Amino acid sequence: MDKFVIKKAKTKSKRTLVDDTGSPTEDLTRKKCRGEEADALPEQTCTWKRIREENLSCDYTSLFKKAEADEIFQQLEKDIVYFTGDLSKVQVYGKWHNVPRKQVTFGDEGLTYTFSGITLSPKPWIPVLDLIRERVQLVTGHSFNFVLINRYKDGNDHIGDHRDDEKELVPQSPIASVSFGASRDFVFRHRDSRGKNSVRTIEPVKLELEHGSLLMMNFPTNVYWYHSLPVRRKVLAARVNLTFRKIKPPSQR
Ligand SMILES: O=C(O)CCC(=O)C(=O)O
Repeated sequence: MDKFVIKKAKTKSKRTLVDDTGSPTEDLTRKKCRGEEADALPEQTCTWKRIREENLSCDYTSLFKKAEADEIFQQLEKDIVYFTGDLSKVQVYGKWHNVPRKQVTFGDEGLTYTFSGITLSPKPWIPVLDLIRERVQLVTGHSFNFVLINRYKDGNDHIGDHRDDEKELVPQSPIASVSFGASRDFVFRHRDSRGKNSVRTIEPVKLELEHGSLLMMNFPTNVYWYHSLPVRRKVLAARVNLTFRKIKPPSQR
């Protein structure tokens, strides 16, 4: 990490929050940031796209400009060592499978996160993750104590439909999803409109998550909507995604 310089924010940003039609709307994030760190807003313009459907509330923005995103992506590729062996498997309907991607967790000491039959303990924070976490906090006003990192070597690697609704998550807390590398499609499906158990027709919500972007998944999105990163065989390049979460400390479980 010797050559990796964390640029401190110098000036206040001009932020525009737009709705789905592109019209300016209320800048909620600025209010939160001002409350916490009024003089430390990032240099870049932060334009939010609001994504709203029935019980779905997400906000999407470019968090890092291309040059900075390129540098961070390289650093992640150098510094992140992914889990292997049993920690790279998941249980689906009672059967163990290798995950079709790589994964690892980092976070505050003592936290654990259990999903798909495995309990993951976090590795301690490292500088490149501190940098991303701080930037997310700066633009959203939310602090996070844990991150799950998924690496997709190309478009064959994927993640199936799931909700991030584990009991260790702080109730009603948002999840901040930051992406680097290849752009990938990301799909939300409403729980009433999936497969055999479908009781009504609700169109899926499809997004493209770009290099350097931040997607905020706000409550109650993960109660009602499943999300996935489908296979895209035409994608030849790697992608790293970091989902920052608020996990309850063991004393509060
Ligand atoms: O890679 C992504 O964008 C999705 C990751 C994800 O769904 C998760 O970490 O729960």
